[in-house]
Amino acid sequence: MILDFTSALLSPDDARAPAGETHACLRVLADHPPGIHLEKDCLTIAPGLQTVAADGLTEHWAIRGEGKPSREGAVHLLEHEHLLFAAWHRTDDPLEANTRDAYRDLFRAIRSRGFDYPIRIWNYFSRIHGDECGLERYQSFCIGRAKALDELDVPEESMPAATAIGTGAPGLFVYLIAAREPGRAVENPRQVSAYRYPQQYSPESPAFARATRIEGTRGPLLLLSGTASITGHESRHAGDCAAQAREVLANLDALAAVAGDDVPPPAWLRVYLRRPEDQPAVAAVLAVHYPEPPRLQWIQGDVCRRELLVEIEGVHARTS
Ligand code: 3EB
Repeated sequence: MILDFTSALLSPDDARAPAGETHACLRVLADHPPGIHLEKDCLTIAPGLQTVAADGLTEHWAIRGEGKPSREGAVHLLEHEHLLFAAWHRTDDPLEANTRDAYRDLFRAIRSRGFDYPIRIWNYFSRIHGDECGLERYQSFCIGRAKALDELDVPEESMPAATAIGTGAPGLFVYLIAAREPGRAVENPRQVSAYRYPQQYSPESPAFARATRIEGTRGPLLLLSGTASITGHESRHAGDCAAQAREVLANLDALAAVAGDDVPPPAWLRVYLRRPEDQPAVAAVLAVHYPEPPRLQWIQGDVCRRELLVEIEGVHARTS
């Protein structure tokens, strides 16, 4: 299935869609009070993200055609003939139980509509390094997700690209894009697959692919998971944000290389920084790496391991 699908970081000046054309869209706002807003043809999520310097950018995923909004408990849905946007939001305390509910509710909702395959998932919650029953909350999150996937008979290796980031705002947000056919999971030759991480990071390994490739009418899109300074399964360059950023870029390049030589350059990237003051040093690394820089958004967020200072996600796609 080739999808007439676009992904962009839009500035307030960008035209959203050519006049007279209907699109179903998923929008993600930063610097907005946390919440989900569902209207005809658009599902808007504000998952508690804060920019490093207010940029007014909106993440925007759109597919040509009509969208049908609906609600099922904590799940908000926008259904298009070929794609389904779904978002879950409730308290993030207790985190394990709520994560389990989120994945169970979301998978039931997408499956009952014939969209069995998530192609991209995002997870945001607060106090990622806080304690829950003697475990770090990121571990509780991984356990809740693993339990739900087990109950749902979803193999870990079938999961798509994902992001999991700690925010400063309370509330668990899990949202996804689902399709009727799976995307292609892409693993990174420089990294152990997350679902094969040894137990030292979490009693239940994280379940996500390093990237998902999907075919669009304007060529392939490569949806990049949140990518950190990890090679093998180990964190690299503790304390050095510039060296971590270079490692992240090497990981992103390796992913693009195995995804196919027809994959275009990144259209946009979102950089999560644990410490906003690292922005100039990380920006300098990106400027050297990309002669034609993709559009960038800088978000203050906590990466799942304390020593990791930077994580980058984004999308490779043709921009014109
Ligand atoms: C890593 O590579 C960094 O648990 O869904 C990145 C993207 C990370 C997604 C997840 C975790 C997740 O392990 C952390």
